[in-house]
Amino acid sequence: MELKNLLVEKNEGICTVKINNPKSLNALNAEVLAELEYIFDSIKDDKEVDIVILTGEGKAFVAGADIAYMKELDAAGAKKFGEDGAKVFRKIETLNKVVIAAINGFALGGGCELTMACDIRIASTKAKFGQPEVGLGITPGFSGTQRLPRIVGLGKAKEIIFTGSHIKADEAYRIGLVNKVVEPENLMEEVISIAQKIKSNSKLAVAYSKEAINRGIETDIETGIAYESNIFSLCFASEDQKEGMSAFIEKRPANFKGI
Ligand code: CO8
Repeated sequence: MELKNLLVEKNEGICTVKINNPKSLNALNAEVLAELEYIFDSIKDDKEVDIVILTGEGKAFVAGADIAYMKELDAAGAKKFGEDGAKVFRKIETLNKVVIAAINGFALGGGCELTMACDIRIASTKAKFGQPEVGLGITPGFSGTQRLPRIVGLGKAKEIIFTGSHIKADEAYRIGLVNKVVEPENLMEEVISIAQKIKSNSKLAVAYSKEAINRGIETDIETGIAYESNIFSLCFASEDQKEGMSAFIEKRPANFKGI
């Protein structure tokens, strides 16, 4: 697929996907969603990619779904657009690799929802968050009503969605919407450093941990514990478990192969 809205770069196992349509502040329309789906589908099976960084070009991460595009939609078109977006975001959330959002600027509406589908969110001090949909006469439509309360709690999520107010990066950090806030010039360096730290571990164990966390948060604790128990025992059938433990005993760095 020809990528008109994404810049994709791979370097030593880290794949950076940059949404690159700064004229519309990287707003999401059907074409951008299709490109995101294509790239995340290909990353899933790409053995050269261990970890993904998602970011935006210019002053926005993503300023939301494309309002000019949505304005012309009827109810059936809106349903399809919402479902297509939700499907792509779920693919990102359940990817077998860690996805870190490097939030360089506005992350509003669908943009805030996109960051929430990522595993880890690092924001620049210039980032601004919010779910302004009710001011446009719509609800959040890319799963914001579902993920925001799971991340920041019910009361805060309701306040953010009902007021539609923008939230600065430091407030986003305070309420647990982002993991860390850094100066704009340090954003990519910080995100790459976290990516490298994760990459130095067993990617099999990291992927299993992601799956257990994602599944566990959606279920009762007994089912979650049983799932973790199964996945924990599966690790003992891997080379990485043998290598990781041998390396510790032999006092040397582990050389993981992800198998
Ligand atoms: N859609 C389309 N175009 C946009 C969007 C957007 N979301 N955001 C900005 N743009 C465009 C502007 O129209 C402008 O275009 P032009 O230069 O042609 O006039 C250009 O980007 C630059 O924007 P501004 O001049 O407004 O830049 P400012 O720095 O003054 O303001 C803001 C930046 C505050 C981010 C402002 O642009 C803004 O408020 N944007 C809209 C934010 C918003 O409301 N986002 C939520 C959209 S709704 C949504 O995301 C729903 C998701 C679920 C959809 C499910 C569908 C079924």
